[in-house]
Amino acid sequence: MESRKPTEVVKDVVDAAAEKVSHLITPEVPGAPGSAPPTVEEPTTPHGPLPPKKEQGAPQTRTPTGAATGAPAVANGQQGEFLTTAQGARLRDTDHSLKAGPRGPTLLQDHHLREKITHFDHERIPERVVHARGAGAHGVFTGYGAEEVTRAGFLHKGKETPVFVRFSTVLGSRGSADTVRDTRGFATKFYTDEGTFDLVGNNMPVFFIQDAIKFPDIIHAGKPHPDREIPQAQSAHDTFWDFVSLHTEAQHHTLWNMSDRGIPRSYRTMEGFGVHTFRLVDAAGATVLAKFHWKPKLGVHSLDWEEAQLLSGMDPDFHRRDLYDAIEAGAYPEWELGLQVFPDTPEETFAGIDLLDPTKIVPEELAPVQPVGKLVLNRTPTNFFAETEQVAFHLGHLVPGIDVTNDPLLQGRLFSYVDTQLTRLGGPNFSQLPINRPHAPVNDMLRDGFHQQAVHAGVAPYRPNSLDGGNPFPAGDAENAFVDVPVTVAEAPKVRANPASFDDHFSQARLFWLSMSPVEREHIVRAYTFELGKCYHQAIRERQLQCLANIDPVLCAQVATGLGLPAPEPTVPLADVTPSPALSQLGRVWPADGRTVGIVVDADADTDDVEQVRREVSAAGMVPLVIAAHGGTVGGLTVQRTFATGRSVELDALLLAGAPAPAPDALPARDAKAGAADATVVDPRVLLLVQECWRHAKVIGAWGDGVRVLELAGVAGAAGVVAGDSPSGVLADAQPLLAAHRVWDRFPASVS
Ligand code: HDE
Repeated sequence: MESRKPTEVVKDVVDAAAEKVSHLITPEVPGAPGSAPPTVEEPTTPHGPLPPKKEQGAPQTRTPTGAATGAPAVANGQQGEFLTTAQGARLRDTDHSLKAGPRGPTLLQDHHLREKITHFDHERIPERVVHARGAGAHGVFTGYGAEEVTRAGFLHKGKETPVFVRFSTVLGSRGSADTVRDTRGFATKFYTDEGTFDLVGNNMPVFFIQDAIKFPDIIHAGKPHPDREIPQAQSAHDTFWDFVSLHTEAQHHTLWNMSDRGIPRSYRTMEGFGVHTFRLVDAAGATVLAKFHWKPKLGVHSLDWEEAQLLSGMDPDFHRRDLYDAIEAGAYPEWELGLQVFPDTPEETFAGIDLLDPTKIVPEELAPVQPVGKLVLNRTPTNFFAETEQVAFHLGHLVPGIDVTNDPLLQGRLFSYVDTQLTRLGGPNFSQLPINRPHAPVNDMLRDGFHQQAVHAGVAPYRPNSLDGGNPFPAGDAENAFVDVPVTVAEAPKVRANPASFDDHFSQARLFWLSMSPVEREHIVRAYTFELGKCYHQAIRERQLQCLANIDPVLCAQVATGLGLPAPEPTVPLADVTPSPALSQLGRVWPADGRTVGIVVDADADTDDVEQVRREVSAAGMVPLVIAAHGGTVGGLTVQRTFATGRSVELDALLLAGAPAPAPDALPARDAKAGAADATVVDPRVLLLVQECWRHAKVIGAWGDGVRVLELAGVAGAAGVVAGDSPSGVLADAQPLLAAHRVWDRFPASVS
């Protein structure tokens, strides 16, 4: 029999199938024989057209601990051209189970059927109990040098270290929406030469609770109600507000969640924080206390709450897609790692702030963030499950030069992260999974267990031994061994108690509130009003209002008005605090890289003008998206979004090069005839685009017929709306406005 390549066989099969069904296809269907060539929207990401998927070379393999068996590497689990069983036997057919005759019962002996279905039945692993919904990326970290404070080699000047980062929401399940109001996880695995270092942080610098023992309680309160299992991925419900109003230490973090930080525009525009205070050790053994910060190159930007809600329906994968598209298009996200450094004093305080209290920040004005390295994310995962789902972070993955402190939240986390992987990843050998394997050589004495990958040589996994030549040998200072800093532990009674300084629950919440600009305060008021408005129990709303009164009377009064309740008086003296301007997201300008600019065209739009604007937008590092009534082309311009597939929430700015008339079928029958010919009528979906961009304080520009749309939408001449004869002039006026992210003047700021 003639031997044929599998690809040739596939082509024959596809051709034969097309032939068989061709009589069923009506000629109007795009692509059907005899029909016009299909008009396909160009697959365009907000960062430009997707390049062809990179050839995946042989994935990098890391040798599992122990000796090799001589078996071929199974890094990607797929070699050779032919379909095989899990044991490598070639298969002739995988579409028909083995039956007694074509109509007969299926035979138990069908080992291929059973292998295939059994494996499928076990494809899912338990999702993370928190941070289940996430997105990951590979990258490189380059140190700037921090030898004065730490011996950690990956921070040395010029040192490059591979990293994997996983961003996440906290409360939702794996399939929940990205743009919900929540804290975001920002966990980084540094595969350093000295062992793996995990910086498992969040996009907010404080946490809800001061002691790890309350973690199950706050999470039970934040997760959906146990009876009906709703709401999904939301804090807007009774149990959450019940908990945070009773455990008032949660008020500071809750205020961050109610601020714009709770709804980031993109993972690329989030700050990251290690939250806890760590202890750094230099080569001579001297120590300092330090807090880790990630500063995004693009600045800190957020969604508007209405945008976030629309996105949950329009594109629940908005953040995941944004990260993937940016990296695939070469717009690599960047952050600087920074340190706030404090003297390691016996009190472990700085400027009167208890450094062991994870509900407190140290304002950057008091302790500046000093950059010590740069992170660039430049590669998307090849396989979501193998990498993003199986990555296992742990606070105890420390390297020489970085040690922990007695922060009681940190101490509990040191236990939790390994423990959770035992269930999630099915045993103690999860660090042998490819994404978790250290890049530093491993020579441990851990053996056996579920899913052991290594074939360990030797007979003496203990120390000292005389049978394996003494190996492994303990490392000393000369070999850069990890040293637990010999901090003195005070002689003290065993107690279940907090230090007295942990009792201050409101002063830093007030500091945050007073550091916000009027428009940010307005957003906070609306967020509280929304969330508490979703609670059923009056007593919970009232108790939370009392907490707000203790933070700030204006905040409390505004929310109380929204809820239709009286504003209570404070029960504690209002703290006298100095605002920290660094906490506000406003008042600075940022690179416009990666911003998305929609350009609405119709058949009358000047193609040359639009083409010119497209080029100028691209040249400025932004992404132009041509939007029209239908796909394909309009006046020779390729259309990337239609009024059906595009929505304002994907855009950072909107330009109008035309005034598309409504499609006759978009109008009620009686108006259709007049409407199509009436120059005062514009497609209502274009008006919706303009009005949403207006409401969300986005830059809007227009020229030619587009100016008429501004008038019809009632926004002509308003703040952040630019109109002119020359498209380039309009773009030139619009660009500086984009640097501030939004046209902040447009928001009503009734709270100041
Ligand atoms: Fe976590 N946390 N956490 N957490 N956490 C987990 O570990 C836990 C806390 C954070 O992308 C779990 O592997 C306790 C603070 C991130 O894989 C679990 C306490 C901060 C991620 C766990 C905290 C974080 C997790 C669930 C209170 C910011 C996602 C799955 C003491 C500094 C990591 C897992 C990823 C995940 C426990 C509090 C950040 C159960 C007990 C504070 C970013 O082990």
